[in-house]
Amino acid sequence: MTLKELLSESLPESGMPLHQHAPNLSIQDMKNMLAEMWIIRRFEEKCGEIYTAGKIAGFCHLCIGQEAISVAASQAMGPKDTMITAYRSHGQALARGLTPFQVMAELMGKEGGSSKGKGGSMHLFHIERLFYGGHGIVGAQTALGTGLAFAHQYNNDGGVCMTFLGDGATNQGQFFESMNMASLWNLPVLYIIENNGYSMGTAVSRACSGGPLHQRGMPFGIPGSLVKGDDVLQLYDVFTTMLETIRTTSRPMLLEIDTYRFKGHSMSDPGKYRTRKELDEARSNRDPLLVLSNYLKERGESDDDLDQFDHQAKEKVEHAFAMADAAPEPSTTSLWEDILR
Ligand SMILES: Cc1ncc(C[n+]2csc(CCOP(=O)(O)OP(=O)(O)O)c2C)c(N)n1
Ligand SMILES: [Mg+2]
Repeated sequence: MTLKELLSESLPESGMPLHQHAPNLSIQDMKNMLAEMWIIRRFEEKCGEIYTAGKIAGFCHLCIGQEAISVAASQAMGPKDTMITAYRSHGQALARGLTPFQVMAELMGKEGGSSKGKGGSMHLFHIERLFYGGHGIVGAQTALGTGLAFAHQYNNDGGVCMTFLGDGATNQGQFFESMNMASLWNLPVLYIIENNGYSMGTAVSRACSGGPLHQRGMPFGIPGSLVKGDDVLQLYDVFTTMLETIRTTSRPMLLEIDTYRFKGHSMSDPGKYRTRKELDEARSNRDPLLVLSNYLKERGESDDDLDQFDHQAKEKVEHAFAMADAAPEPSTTSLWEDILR
């Protein structure tokens, strides 16, 4: 396949009607995706609530508005593929199958958390679930993801590393170094830019020079594509196509996802850099849960049927919180376990 064929033209353009995509997904698969997105949404809302109540310490970055990305990516992953991301990672962790309790306990610094209550919000991790974190240094995960891709190649296991980064992280030097090496060594990596419009309070237009972010791999011969972030079915389709292409070509690729976060950068964000109108418009028009619910309604699913997923999600999250709240803190001796000395 030539480079030109691999470029965006060969992939679905954003904005296509949902029904043209994801032909291999059944209605039940789609409902499962809706259920997962509801869990992430209600989980994140609960985090916001209990953070304010002082039950979570440290940094906490919510992914409300971006739920479709982690759900579609996880669904598209093959059995050997790996995933790595930055600190806005609750969605990816839940989509990879970590239980709401494992994630909630981690956030609350409790035993039973996915990192034994010693990592917190930015350091969720679960190797068995092929989820390699959870990283607090902007852009650091791009180098680590490239390393995971090298391991896939070295072990010849057919896996691809899905490496997530934010729009702000695309300005990091190690992202460019990573792309250079990935291209030079033909590494099976998919760089996924979750472009939510802002790096903390700085708009993309004020931080990133040059052309669109999905073209940032071009100097290295890495083709890129752009897709909307509110349509989980289209995202699933694009992820599946790109993973398959990387598997057959053994070449890295780049995907930019046009998304929006409905909450602040972290829990301590006064949000003065955007208008109420911009936020309201995004909430009304770019909510991935609404987009999929509307599609399923068009296909004959009833409101009551779909509302169930929300109710079940609320119950699961409340249960996870109650368990995590009651769980003990890690013992002081465990502080010396699982560290490199
Ligand atoms: C190397 C480094 N520089 C700065 C920071 C502080 N910081 C934390 S998040 C962030 C913004 C990153 O924005 P983006 O990559 O767009 O991701 P988003 O938060 O939008 O998901 C910054 C500058 C950091 N954690 N690491
Ligand atoms: Mg951003």
